[in-house]
Amino acid sequence: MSSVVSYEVINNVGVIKVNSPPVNALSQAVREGILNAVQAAQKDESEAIVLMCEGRTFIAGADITEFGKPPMEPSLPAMLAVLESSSKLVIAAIHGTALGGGFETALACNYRCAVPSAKVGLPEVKLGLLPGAGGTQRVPRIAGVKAALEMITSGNPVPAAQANDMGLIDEVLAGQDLQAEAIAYARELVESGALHNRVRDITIDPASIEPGFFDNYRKQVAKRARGQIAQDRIISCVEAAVNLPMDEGLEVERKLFSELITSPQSKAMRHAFFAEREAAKIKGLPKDTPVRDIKKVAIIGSGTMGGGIAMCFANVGIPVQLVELNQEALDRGLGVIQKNYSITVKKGKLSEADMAKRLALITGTTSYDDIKDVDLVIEAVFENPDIKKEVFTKLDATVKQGAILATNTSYQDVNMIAEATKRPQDVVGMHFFSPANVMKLLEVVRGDKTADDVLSTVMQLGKKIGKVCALSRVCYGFIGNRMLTGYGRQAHMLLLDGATPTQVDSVAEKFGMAMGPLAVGDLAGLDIGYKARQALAEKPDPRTCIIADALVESGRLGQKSGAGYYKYDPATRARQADPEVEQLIKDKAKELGITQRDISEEEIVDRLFFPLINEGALILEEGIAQRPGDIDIVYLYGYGFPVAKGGPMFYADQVGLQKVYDRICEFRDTLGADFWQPAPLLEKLAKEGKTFADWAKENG
Ligand code: 3H9
Repeated sequence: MSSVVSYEVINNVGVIKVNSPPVNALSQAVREGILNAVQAAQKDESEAIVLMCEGRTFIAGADITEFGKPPMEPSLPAMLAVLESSSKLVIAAIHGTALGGGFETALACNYRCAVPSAKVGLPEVKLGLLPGAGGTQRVPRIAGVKAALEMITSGNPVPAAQANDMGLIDEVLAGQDLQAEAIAYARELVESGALHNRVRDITIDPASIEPGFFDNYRKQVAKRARGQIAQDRIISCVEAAVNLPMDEGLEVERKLFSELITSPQSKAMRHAFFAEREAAKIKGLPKDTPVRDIKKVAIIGSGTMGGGIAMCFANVGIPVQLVELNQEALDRGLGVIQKNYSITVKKGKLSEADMAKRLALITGTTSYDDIKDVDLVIEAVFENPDIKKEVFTKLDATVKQGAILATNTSYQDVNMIAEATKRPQDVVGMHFFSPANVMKLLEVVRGDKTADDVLSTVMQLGKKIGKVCALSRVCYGFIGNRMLTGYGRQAHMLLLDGATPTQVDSVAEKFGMAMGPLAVGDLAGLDIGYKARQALAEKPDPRTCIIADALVESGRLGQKSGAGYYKYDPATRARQADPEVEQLIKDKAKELGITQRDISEEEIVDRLFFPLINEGALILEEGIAQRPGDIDIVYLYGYGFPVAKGGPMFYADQVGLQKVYDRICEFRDTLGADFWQPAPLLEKLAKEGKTFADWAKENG
């Protein structure tokens, strides 16, 4: 019938099967194939129609690669209209993930059945969009306004059982044989004379919605939307579902979907979607590079990092051993893990039984002899090169050949660590971000001698434990922390030049950062940077640290001591500007002979974010990162960069590289050349009128 959609009648049920790998997205060919099959089924002997998919999943949405291109017939709404007006019952049979347009297709069917492991959802908001094929109109009609808003504004998928409770799934199947069970369900519906249910026929009583509900919901969502507009438009659509007939509601949805799809935010978020998947691919490594089997893991060090990493493995059922120097430290580490899981249980996000299962997978030891036969070791001890080398020498002597030896270092030279062993090909960096059980980023650091199968194993394993991986070559701070240096430095220098901490942080937060740079310093603890600076052989330029040093020396270590750049309310941890700090900044500026002035918002934005871009350009040129998109992923998942801006390199392309280059030259001329030198790649691309995206295309 079509290369991607087949149709046959089995036991008087017409079975439409989509087979369009990888995720059965609704490409033009799929839409046309389904539409033709439904029309064919109207004329044959079938008594009902089952719509299902081959491969790993039910339809996972519209084909995102078609966005931004000229529309091709039939449109998705046109296909759904044909499905919805079928004279025979249509039953969607779901496995895997029915997402976005895929779930909207299922909602246009008369009934929905699913295997127990299936999930359904409307994740469009994560692409800066809203469900544009009836999702905002049909979900509230079935599940109610509040549940619909939660589902659509969060974009989070819902497991089959919960979807069944919400009315979104009519039948949860046994899940042994989808096709046979779906046909049996269809026959049962036919034989019982089941109604021709159509979601569009349900109405919502506007009087059931309390006055002010939508306004309050808007305010609530705006707080977590960080400047994203899609959430607000979703609320407008759901409001239309309450107040307007179906077709008029669909019109509102269509209009707002069209507005969003051309918005810079959605463009940025779609870039992030593809960049995330691209980052998982290592240039030059064939897709079929073998992977090593990782059944058992050991972590050296049970501090905050080690404990968090252990949880990542236990969460996916991989046994993990924590290795500590002594029983006391081990007990402390295990205790913290237990406490962290208990908090999740208290929040209702984990059952007691699952907590027990996970805890049972985490064991401890004080002897390297007990980890001889693990498949992967991750070292997470102090950032001290001598201690790290000692650990790796010991691991080399005890752990079985073929095991992967990884270091969680944030700054140290992975090649030097690898040379402490006789198997540098097995050594790799796995740089987790704190808290490791929460933060999504995993920087995979490739040493000069790291073997290909070690890299492919670690990238695959990273995905398995829920991380987004990006590959970095070895340099001081790798991609993320190396770029951060200039950002942090400018935050500090802006204070000396006349900005207040509140001004710097609120501008960064208005830009979309999860938290401003100075507030992040307070959260992490100002003493960390202070200690690192004290250990340096050469004293850093006082303009980059004089205030931070003075704060630490006066006992202001950040949130943990109740004060840093800000004062903190002991009960709520809310930050508050502190006149004492503002005076200290003025004094230090005077001490250094700096005349303070008013600093504009634009200057703060450019001085904070252009250093990221400039360092990113150097990192690309040196081959530390494979692609500009990989750098974006590091910043989106590791540093709270706003996804609606697509990451620093994508943002640079939108601003225009000529403008970025000119501004950096202006800062070089006005603020001094020591911290402002345009990267040669930035200069070259700006002069050629090109973007980082062009560079990525030219460099494969
Ligand atoms: C929408 O539906 C709008 C409608 O409301 C209205 C329209 C009018 N299109 O993630 P993976 C590719 S908006 C095209 O690694 P997994 C992906 O790029 C859409 N391609 O697999 C990758 O390619 P490659 C709403 C897509 O098993 C490959 O598939 N839907 C699409 O870890 C494998 O992807 C969504 O937002 C797509 N829709 O996860 C769902 N989806 O191999 C987005 C994936 O060349 N998708 N690809 O790198 C997902 O969340 C995950 O891909 C999924 C599978 C959970 C399905």
